[in-house]
Amino acid sequence: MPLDAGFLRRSCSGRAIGHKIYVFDQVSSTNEVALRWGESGEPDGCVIIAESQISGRGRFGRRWHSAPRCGIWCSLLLRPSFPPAQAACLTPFATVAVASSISRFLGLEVTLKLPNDLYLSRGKVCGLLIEARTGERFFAVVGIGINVNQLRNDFPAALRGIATSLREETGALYDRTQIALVVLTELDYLYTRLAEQLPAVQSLYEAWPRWRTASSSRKIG
Ligand code: BT5
Repeated sequence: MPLDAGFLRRSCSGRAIGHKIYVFDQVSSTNEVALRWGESGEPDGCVIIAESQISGRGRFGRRWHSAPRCGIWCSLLLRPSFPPAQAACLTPFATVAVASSISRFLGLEVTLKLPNDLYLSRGKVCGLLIEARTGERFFAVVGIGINVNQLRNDFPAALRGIATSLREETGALYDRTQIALVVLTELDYLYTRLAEQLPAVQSLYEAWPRWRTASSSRKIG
């Protein structure tokens, strides 16, 4: 089922994050679009989602596999009120918001691999890529990739055994629009309260259960 842009816009209207939502069929990378739009003055809180990405990217120029219509490939453009020196707080903010959404609303046990990878029992389900521009006008882009409806064979061979999806974990086929709404709602909730919630968010981030590889669990156990 394709993403329902109209439903998302109606459900998110009026919020800080999601008052403007753009859904594309295909882009190079939603982060790349958001960075370009950040330079050209798009406002705080605008959301760019794509059904597929040709060159989805991870940190340090790594590739992010974005199977068409299988996941949530999304970037938020943020113009925070705090100074650029505090941009590092966007990592705990976004990581905790997405991890809480998946664990609370889907009832799945999420673990973290720092700084911003989310794991379920079979592997990595989500990665975040946060990029900031500190020139004349400070803004940041929070890129979120969540594997939702992929089956094992939808991942390239090199990622099987590394990546998982919500569907691989539970067997259920998900409505990606509903998941996007849950995640954007949680991001909006925390973003609009970041000043007062930051210590709590930071503590949650530091205390969140960590992903253990098979070899490290063997060592511990
Ligand atoms: C990340 O980087 O995990 C950040 C990924 C962010 C992707 C989103 S999608 C929307 C937005 N637009 C973008 O262009 N990017 C963001 P990193 O920690 O560097 O992990 C990259 C590594 O994860 C790769 O080298 C692979 O090993 C693995 N990987 C690639 N695609 C994956 C996938 N779909 N699921 C799980 N692991 C994957």
